[in-house]
Amino acid sequence: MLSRRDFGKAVAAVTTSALIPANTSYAAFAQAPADPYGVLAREMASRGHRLHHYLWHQSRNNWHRFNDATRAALKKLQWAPPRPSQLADMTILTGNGSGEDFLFMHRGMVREANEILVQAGAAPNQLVNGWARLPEPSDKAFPVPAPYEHLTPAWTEIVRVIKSDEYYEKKLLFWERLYRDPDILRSVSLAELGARMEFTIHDAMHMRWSARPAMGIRPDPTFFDRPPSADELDIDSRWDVVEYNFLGEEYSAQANPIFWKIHGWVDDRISDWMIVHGVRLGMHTGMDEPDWKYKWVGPVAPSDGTSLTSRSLHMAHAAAGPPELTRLEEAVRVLRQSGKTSNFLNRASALGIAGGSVSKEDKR
Ligand SMILES: [Cu+2]
Repeated sequence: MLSRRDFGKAVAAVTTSALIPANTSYAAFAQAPADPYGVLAREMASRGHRLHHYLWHQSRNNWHRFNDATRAALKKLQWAPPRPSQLADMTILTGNGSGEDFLFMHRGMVREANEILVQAGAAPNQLVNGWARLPEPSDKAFPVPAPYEHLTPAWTEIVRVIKSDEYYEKKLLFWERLYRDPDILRSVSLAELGARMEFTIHDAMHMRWSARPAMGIRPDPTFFDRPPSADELDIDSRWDVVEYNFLGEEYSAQANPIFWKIHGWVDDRISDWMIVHGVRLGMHTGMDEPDWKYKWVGPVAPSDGTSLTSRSLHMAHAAAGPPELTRLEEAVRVLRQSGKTSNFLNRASALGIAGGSVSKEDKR
């Protein structure tokens, strides 16, 4: 039998060896520089976060392409979006409020990211801070990763175009100015601004700064109009490792540090819009939030989703225990069964690569 003292020693040995590599002194371990962005990436790479973000985008982008059975099944799992973002032909809906959902949900993610960073010991200057200007082609801090072979020759070509200097000059710079132009901002609702940005500059930024992960690209994007085989219905857990942080799809982008540069930039446009619409930030009205009308963040607990100050989204994603996780996985299975998922590149027309259509009137 172990004496009490031996037992204590044995426990100490086990816990110490589990936490600290054998060749690390305790002092060195305790003083190891904190890596708040590593903590953030690991949280965002959790399966709950991944599934939630993926479902949120896919359900609203493809709703009008699903058949009745798919819609009914998603509805039962509480994944029927109140405001789809596109029609069946991928026309962008700018008049139904879905663009506000886009801005609101991602603002929630930015807040959560900052809460995670603070808890992980981040200094104030390490918090999420979007690009003030989009990085130029020659930018050293944020170089454009090399083009890569995507799933089909056509998509490979689109990736190449988006990463070109010419695309930066002709499209990105144009949009960057457009969405900061006070006259333009004054002429649109917040919802329209969100919808237009999502499917143009936002999608383009994701693809331009995407790099092919060493482990490859998850095969899901090939499902565009192709029913998956039985073994493709679930997303394999091998795609849950933190290294899978591909910016080019919604299962992985939020694990990439550049996601926060992009969404910080998008989020800053909300302030620009508020200023030209007479809602002065902290000056006259003290308001630092627009008067949100559309706030869909997915099926989170009923009291959540109304307040951005709680970590409601984060709770819904990362604290997803077995029942919640199972429901998310079921919804993904329904979605994949439909064969109607899509990715940033399916919207190439909006990216200015092949014409494009936007519907302002359509309230569907
Ligand atoms: Cu997103």
